[in-house]
Amino acid sequence: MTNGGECLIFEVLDELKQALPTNVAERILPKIRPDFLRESHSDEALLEFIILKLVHKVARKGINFKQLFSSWDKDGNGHLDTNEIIQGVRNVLGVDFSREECQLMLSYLDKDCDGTITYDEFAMKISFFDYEKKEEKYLISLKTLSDYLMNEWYTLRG
Ligand SMILES: [Ca+2]
Ligand SMILES: [Ca+2]
Repeated sequence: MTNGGECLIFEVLDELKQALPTNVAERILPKIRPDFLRESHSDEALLEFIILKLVHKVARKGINFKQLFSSWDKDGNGHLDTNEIIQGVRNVLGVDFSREECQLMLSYLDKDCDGTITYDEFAMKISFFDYEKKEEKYLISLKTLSDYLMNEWYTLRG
């Protein structure tokens, strides 16, 4: 934690993921964004955050992207379709993305727009390059985090 009570959001998400029941994590975690993205409606900014969430998990797991791709490609045909990506994000990496985020990532990766992702397309956009430098600016303050959690609490209570 830094002096201003801010934490790296990727670490906060990891902690919450461990602490919360699966169904609660799936609902809450995709909503939590770093302070500087809270009010942003830019797809481009959101996309970098999504990709970094993914890269963070891959780094944590100590696997490479080729291994990740293979484990997502359930039918082994060398292409990832929408379902393989949605399942892979959740089941292999344990990252909670909203449907909107999955769609956004898909269309970003699918360079030739054929609806599936090859390893070349995947590797072109997702890498560890500059990851640590980029990661540093993704901070969430305790205030923002408690706002999200309180909000969810009130929603649950109706
Ligand atoms: Ca496949
Ligand atoms: Ca494609």
